[in-house]
Amino acid sequence: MQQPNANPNHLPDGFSYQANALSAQKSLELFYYLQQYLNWQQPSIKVYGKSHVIPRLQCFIADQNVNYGYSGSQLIVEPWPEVLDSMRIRLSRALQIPFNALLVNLYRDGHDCMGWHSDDEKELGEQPTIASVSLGAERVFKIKHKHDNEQHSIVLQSGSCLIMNGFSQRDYQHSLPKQQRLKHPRINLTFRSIV
Ligand SMILES: O=C(O)CCC(=O)C(=O)O
Repeated sequence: MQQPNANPNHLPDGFSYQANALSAQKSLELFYYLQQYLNWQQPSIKVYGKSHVIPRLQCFIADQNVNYGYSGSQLIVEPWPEVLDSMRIRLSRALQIPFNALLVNLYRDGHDCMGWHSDDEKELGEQPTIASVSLGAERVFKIKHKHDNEQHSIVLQSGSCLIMNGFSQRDYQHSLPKQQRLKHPRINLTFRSIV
């Protein structure tokens, strides 16, 4: 894996994108391995007091003793598979961040999605660094400022790495909208450091 770095994309402060962090071959192999072997769950979250299953599958991997409540859902914590542990070690070295948790999302097709949110849970600290690796189908990722009309869209390619750091979570929300006609699945790995 190459080191993720800043790039000249028109993204706001706190977001940087590297298209080819993993080769096409490695991304595909990893996609099929994770799709088959991770212990996928479909937790429920409470929105305005009502319980809904989330529109995607998830797996939460973390060091022992890490506990992360995500919008009210307490995910089962899985141990690190070797292939993701070695990716975590490389990313931690490259970015100088002690990643200790990984939220993996499987979007089965374009009907699966993630709504507008910020990763601003207090367990992530004031200026969290999140490394987000994409595998499989390309999906549009949207970013909007919390207090004005600034909006950005970027297509996240298979093998890419999007880094969110600085005040990206304080100042912006992001989402992965539905793409109704998309038939192909995508896996997203978000490496996090929980304090
Ligand atoms: O799938 C993606 O690229 C977005 C994931 C995301 O927003 C998150 O895990 O907080």
